[in-house]
Amino acid sequence: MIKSVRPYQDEPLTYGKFPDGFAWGLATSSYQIEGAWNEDGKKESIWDRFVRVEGKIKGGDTGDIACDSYHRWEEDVALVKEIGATHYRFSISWPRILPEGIGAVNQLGVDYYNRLIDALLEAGIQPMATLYHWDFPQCLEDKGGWLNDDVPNGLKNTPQRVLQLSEIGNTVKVKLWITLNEPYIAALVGYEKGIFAPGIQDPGKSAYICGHNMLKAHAKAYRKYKQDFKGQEGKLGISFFTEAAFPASDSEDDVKATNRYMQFTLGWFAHPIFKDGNYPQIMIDQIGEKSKLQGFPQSRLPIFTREERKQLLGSSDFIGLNHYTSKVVSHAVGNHEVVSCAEDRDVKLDYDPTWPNSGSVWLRPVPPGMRMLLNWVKDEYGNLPVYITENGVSDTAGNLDDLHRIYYYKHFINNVLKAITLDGCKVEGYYAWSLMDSFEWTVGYSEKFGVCAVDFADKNRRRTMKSSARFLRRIFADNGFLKDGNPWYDVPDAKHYTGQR
Ligand code: GBH
Repeated sequence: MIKSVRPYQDEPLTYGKFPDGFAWGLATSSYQIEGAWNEDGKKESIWDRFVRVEGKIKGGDTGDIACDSYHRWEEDVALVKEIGATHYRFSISWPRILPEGIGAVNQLGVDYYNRLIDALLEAGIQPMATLYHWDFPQCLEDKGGWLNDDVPNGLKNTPQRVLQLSEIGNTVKVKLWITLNEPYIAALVGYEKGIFAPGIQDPGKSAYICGHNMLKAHAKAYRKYKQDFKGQEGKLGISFFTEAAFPASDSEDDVKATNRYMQFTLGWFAHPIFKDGNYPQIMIDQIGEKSKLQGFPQSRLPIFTREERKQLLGSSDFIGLNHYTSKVVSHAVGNHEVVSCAEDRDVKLDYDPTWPNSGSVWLRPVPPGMRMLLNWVKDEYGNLPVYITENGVSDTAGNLDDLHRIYYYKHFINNVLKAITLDGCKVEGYYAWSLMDSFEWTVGYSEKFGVCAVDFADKNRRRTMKSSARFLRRIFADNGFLKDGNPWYDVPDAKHYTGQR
């Protein structure tokens, strides 16, 4: 159970090394960096469509060119190498390799990923490939997308894509796979709020169906991968959106609400895979009760068959955590007259006013949240292998002397070290988000998460390392925090930022 630690004080750094073989990575995703949205046989994704809808993206920005990584991937690999990362996490654009969503492979698209993978391996960097980071094929969306649990849909496609890639040899080279990136966000922001592609606003219903089909797709992909690629020592997992939640008070109600919020966010997707093949009981109970009060003939939360539950349970070799920020939670009974996922949870969410800000309204850096989260995962699901698959912070200035980002990485990574050395958490790798500034979804290029800057006014999209990239390089090289090692450990923290909102 999470105990309150707010308002927090920065704790003294722990010095020491990460376990041997710890994975140090940098992360990106296809739509955010590649550009070349309609080149070499690639077809439209739901994001290509969505960015063209008036008013959806800040400043009318698109990912049409983005960082132009489709053409500049060699520069990306060189940067990853220069920073000394042992791993690089990228995603594969589904409509680039399977333009019709299913069926024929687009060889030119496949060649792109093969070139990238080969270059990474040559540079001594292990690839980690995400099969789905939100750029769903528009042609499948037109047939109902994730809401369609019949063929042809994502369900049958995820395993098929793994298979397609294997035919060209990639599964042998890629030892780390992630099926889905943040199904929670894809479901809730894409199908509930409609703020992300495909822009569907259907509160309290579609998100649960979308999530349900994503979970089934994940399980199918895992089973297929394990069956077809036995003996390749590859690991396949899934990455979740995570927050650390802190109770607003010590009252039993708030503490319970905090745990409930964790179950409705992380538990929604992790519980079926890592606990018992089904949704958390609290979700089943609450959504069931509210659906009844609202006059629905059955719960808005779909039900897994016994066979599906069997497929789901244990369908992951590791748990991937994308972690950025924390929330303060209090008990507040939802209004059952409003049908929505938010009302189903009976919580009120806040930030602690003492938490510093960042370039994104939703992101308050709370370093001890990282350690709390890792402990929550260990207590809830057992001590399974964990990868932090994203962690990072934004600004709006894009300054190269990004002291606030150094502050963020220093304290978040140190909390990972504490979780490992003091609490015994089994963390096997850490990926910083992101290698470079990129297309930040609805806010376009206005919020920057990169440890490298990209000049979007330059047609060559010139990349420049920021101070934080050099800071990470030192941690990666030392495989930890060495006393008297990194000069940044001794300087006062730059918690107060430059150029933020
Ligand atoms: C990650 O999601 C993504 O995986 C990554 O692609 C992205 O670049 C990174 O965050 C930084 O943003 O609050 O309803 O207006 C983190 C979770 C989900 C946080 C969407 C921002 C904005 C939608 N993000 N949310 S909303």
